[in-house]
This record gives sequence, structure tokens and C-alpha cells, in this order.
Amino acid sequence: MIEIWGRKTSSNVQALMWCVGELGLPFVRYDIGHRYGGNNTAAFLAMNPNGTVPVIRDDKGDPLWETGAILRYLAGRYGALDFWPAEPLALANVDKWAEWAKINVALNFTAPVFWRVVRTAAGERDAQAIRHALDKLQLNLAIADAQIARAGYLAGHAFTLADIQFGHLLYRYYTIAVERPVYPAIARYYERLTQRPAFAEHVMVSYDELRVP
Ligand SMILES: N[C@@H](CCC(=O)N[C@@H](CS)C(=O)NCC(=O)O)C(=O)O
Repeated sequence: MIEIWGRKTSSNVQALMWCVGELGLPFVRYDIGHRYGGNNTAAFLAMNPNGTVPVIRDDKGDPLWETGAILRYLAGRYGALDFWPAEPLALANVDKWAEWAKINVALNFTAPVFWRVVRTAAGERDAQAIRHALDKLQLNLAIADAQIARAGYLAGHAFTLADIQFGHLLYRYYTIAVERPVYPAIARYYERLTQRPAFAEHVMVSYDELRVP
């Protein structure tokens, strides 16, 4: 049984939960962070000195934090070989795209775009900053679009951990009120992701509680 600390409106928690769902793992999740609090208690900080979510504990082992590390742990321990290959080069290819999504796409989307649109009061939204951030994000999305058009999924022909790190951002990207250029391969890919039960359950989650009116 995996214990998971983190509110379901956290994008990192969503990536984790989607992975847990895809792998069919039993879990218990506690709402922690943002409006739920609980992440600055001594007990929580003893598990994660950063005070961030998600944190997990598997089989009552040491607590783990950092979503990328947690995902790799779960994939390595419980994932099938097409999801997280054993052969080092094939694995590095999946990890390359997962890491790229985490440190490029997520970084260019979550704070610069999503927070500015959803977590900023209407009167304080900086339309120009949002436009510039979207322009920067498009450079990443163009790369993903070409790759997905070629391969079907982000790291090749199979659904892998890289799709979790990239795809979990798309629900928010496609549902916030911004102008979006058309990326045909990503649009089709997103449609396919929405058909996956674990994506629908753990990623297509209302973010209304984060809104600043
Ligand atoms: N690098 C960390 C970042 C963790 C992080 O910043 N989590 C956010 C939620 S996505 C958080 O804990 N925010 C504070 C809160 O929810 O109270 C990771 O990838 O896990």
C-alpha cells in the first residue's frame, strides 16, 4: 500500500496519481498543501524538509519527495518494460523525454502561464507577460508535436513515463482561457489521453479551488 500526501489539485500530485492509476497500485491519499495546509507541520517537514507535495511512503519505507524521482521509483519497481525499459539506452530515451517535459514544458507552463491566468486576480493579470510566456512555451510544444506526429507517443511508439510528465499538463493547457495555436498531433494525442481512465480520474480535475477571482 502506498501512502500519498498531496492535494489532488497539485499538478505534481496529478502526475503521480496518474502514474499510480496506470500501474493499478493500491494507495491512500491525504489532502495536504495549499488550502488544506498540513505541509508545514513538524511531522510533514520531517518527511520532506521542503514542505512541498507530493510525498509518498511505500511499504512503510523511507518517505520520498521530488515527483520525478517518485515516478522513476514507481516505474522501476512496478512498471512494465514498455513503460519503463530495463535496457539502459532505451530507458535513457524515455527518461530524456520525461526530464525534458518536467524541466522545460512544465517550467514554461505552470508558473508563467497557468498561475498568471488562474491564480492571479482578473484585475492583475498581465496579458503581455502571458503572451510572451505562451510564445516561449510554443517552442517546446512544436518539438513535442513533431515528435508525437512521428512516433505516436512522446518517447516512441509506446505509452511511457514520459507521457505522464508531459501529458498531465495538457488538461490545464487546453482548458484555460488563452489563445492556442493548433498542434494537430498534440491535439489528437490529448484526445487519446482523455480516453484513459486514470487520466480522466486524476488529471481532469477541476482547478476552481485555485482560482483567484
Ligand atoms: N520539485 C518538486 C516541486 C514540488 C512542488 O512545488 N509542489 C507544489 C504543488 S505542485 C507545492 O507543494 N506547493 C505548495 C502547496 O501546495 O501548498 C516536485 O517536483 O515534486
